[in-house]
Amino acid sequence: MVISWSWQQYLNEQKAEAAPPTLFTQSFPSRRTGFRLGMKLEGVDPLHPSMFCVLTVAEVIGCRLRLHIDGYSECYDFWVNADSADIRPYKPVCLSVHLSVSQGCGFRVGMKLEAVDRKNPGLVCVASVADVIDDHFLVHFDNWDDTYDYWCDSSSPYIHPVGWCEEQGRPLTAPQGHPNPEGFVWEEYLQETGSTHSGPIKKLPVMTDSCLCPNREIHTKTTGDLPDLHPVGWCQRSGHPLEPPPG
Ligand code: MLZ
Repeated sequence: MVISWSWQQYLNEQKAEAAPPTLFTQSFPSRRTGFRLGMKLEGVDPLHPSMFCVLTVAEVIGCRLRLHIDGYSECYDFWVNADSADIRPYKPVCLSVHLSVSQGCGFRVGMKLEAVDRKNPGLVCVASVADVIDDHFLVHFDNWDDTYDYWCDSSSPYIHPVGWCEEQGRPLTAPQGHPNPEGFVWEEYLQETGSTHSGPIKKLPVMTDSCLCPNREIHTKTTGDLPDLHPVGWCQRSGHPLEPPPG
C-alpha cells in the first residue's frame, strides 16, 4: 500500500514550523495555467539572461512549464513558473521596439543602481540600466562583460536604489578596476561618470528584508533564489509533484 507523504506529519515528526506564506513574495497560484504544449512565447535564456529567445512550451506540470529554445538542443530546455517575469507573450506591435524611455517604470538607459549579481548571489554590485523595453530593463554591471547582465522589471527582488547597501550596512561591490574599491563613494562615481541614479526602484518588501534567517550570508543567498521558493503546500495547490526528503 502506498502511503502518501504529508507535510503536516513531517512537520510534527521534525518538531519544526513551516515558514509562513507572508514571508514569500510569491503567492499561491490563483488559477490553473492556460499554457498548452506547442504554444510559442518569448523569454529570457537562463544561461544568457541578457537575451530574449523564441520559446515553445514543451511540458506543463501544475503551474510549472518546461520551455524549449527554438532551434537549439533539448539540453537547453528549462523550467519556469507560469507567472515568471522572465517570459512574455508575442506582442506584434511592441516586438523589437527598443524604447529609450520606458512607458511605465521610469527607468532610463544609463541610470545607476545596486543589483544582485545573479551568478554570484552573495554580491550586490554597482550596476547600470543598459536597455529598456516596455516595463522591463536590462541590468548591466559596470565595467564587467555582459555575461552577468539580466532583464528584470521594477518589482524584481534583485535590484535596489543607490545607497541601499550603505543603509543596510552591507558591502557594495565597486565596478571592476575601480582605483579604490573599498572606498567606493557613489557621489564621486556619479559625478565622474556623469550619470544619474534610478529613483523609482521599488524597495524590497519589508518581510523579505527581515527574511527567514538573521544570518546575512544566508539571507543574501535566499534573496538570490526568491522566485524559486514557495510556502508549504504550494506544490499541492498548484498541482506539481513534491519530492519528499529521502528515507
Ligand atoms: N569571482 C568573480 C566575481 C565576479 C563578480 C562580477 N559581478 C558583476 C570574478 O572575479 O570573476
